[in-house]
Amino acid sequence: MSILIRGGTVVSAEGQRRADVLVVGETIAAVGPDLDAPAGTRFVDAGGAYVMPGGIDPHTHMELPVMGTVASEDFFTGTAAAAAGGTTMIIDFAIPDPQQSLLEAYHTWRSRAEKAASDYSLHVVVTWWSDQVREEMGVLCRDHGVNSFKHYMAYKDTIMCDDEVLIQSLLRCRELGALATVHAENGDLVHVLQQVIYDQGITGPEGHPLSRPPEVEGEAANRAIRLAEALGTPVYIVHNSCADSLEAITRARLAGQIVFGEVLAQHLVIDDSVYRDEDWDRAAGHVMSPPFRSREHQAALWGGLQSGMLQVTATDHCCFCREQKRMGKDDFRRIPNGTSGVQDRMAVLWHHGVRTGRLTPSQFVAATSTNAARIFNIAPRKGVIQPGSDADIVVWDPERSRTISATTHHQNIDFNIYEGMEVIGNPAMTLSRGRVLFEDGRLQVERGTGRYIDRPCNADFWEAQRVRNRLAAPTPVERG
Ligand code: URQ
Ligand code: ZN
Repeated sequence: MSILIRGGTVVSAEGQRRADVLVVGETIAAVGPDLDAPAGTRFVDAGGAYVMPGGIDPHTHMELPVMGTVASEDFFTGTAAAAAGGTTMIIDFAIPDPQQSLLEAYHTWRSRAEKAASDYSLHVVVTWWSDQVREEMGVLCRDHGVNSFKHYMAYKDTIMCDDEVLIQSLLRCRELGALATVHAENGDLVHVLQQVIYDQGITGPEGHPLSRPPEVEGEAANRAIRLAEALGTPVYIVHNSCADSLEAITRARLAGQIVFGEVLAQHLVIDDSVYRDEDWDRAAGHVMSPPFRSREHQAALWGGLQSGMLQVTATDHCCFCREQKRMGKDDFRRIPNGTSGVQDRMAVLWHHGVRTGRLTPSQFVAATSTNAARIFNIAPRKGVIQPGSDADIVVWDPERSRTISATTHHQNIDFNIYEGMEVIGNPAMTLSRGRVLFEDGRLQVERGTGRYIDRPCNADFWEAQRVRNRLAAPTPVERG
């Protein structure tokens, strides 16, 4: 099966040009003007649209077990919803319980993910330390295409790792050429603040952000970055929500350290007023960590994305329905943490980023796809439109409008944090390895057509980034 996408504007992280894109089978066969196509080719008219690499969301939690419940989105519904929003690959997390084998957890998540409709990969979380963990990290890198290990500095008494575990794991990541990723919140501080706030009689969702002020995040981000610096390990800070953690990243990057930063689309556009909503379900529906912040922090995050100090946008897609959130009706500490967004990320970023002039289309492509592909070492197979790459493509109609709502979205959750938001700029068509998964508002997905994507260690991109930072050469801002 071949498809010729004609007359569109092909956007890369570096620029854009008018070109046709020929897809043969699962890969891109040619990119250029006025391409010929083999007999039987399907023609797609992309006149007026952008043709971009399919989005990569490197931070999702499909069917995650938490506090005795399980996130409502599974790998099939989640990757289908992602495709409806232009995202063609997710990287999820295998999370072992403390004392559990990392390999066992990895295999559990691999079997859960088999139902995915588009491609996926897995980070593995280090929740404890032993010789076995050390050994299994090596096996995961060598035999299972894992090149990133995550560390939760929060969630005390469950999956949090203390500094000693973090240090051991950072050292091991360095040996293996793996990337250490970090959920940066000071878990001890959160634990104490939660108790203080609860004891003051604040039991509702408004207690959640009070127990996780920006200092909680800034301190942990800075600590993780300094530990990584001391040990020479490349580090990636997930879901930066505030100026405090951005400041730590910026300082380190300007000093030439290999540090990457991710921001969630929702932290860019939703502020902390949501926790003051009188409707308990709506306020609880926004309980996630780190929490939503004030507008000053949002402005700082946009600046981080524009300047390249934050390179990646993600969602931390982790869905709990209203009934699940009600587990914490009398105690905000019992509300399962997480919000949705895998379908909405690209449109939200286009509408609030590109349409407002904050980002160029190329910066959009970099932040939604290419940078994640480079950092997690799957480029040029993913994240670019060039001959030989997987045909993961989104034909993006910059004028197509959608009003986001839980009643119409494809995500398996009865709530949407963007409810009622109109976003202009949406996918007209999404292709995953040459298969059309979404077209003109209709999903055409099948269970199990996604594949696991290996990610080798020692990405060249990490070192290249470091050199560029040292030279402090600003990336020319491309307009148009
Ligand atoms: O923190 C995480 O990674 C999980 C539990 C998702 N929830 C969240 O609030 N970020
Ligand atoms: Zn997460």
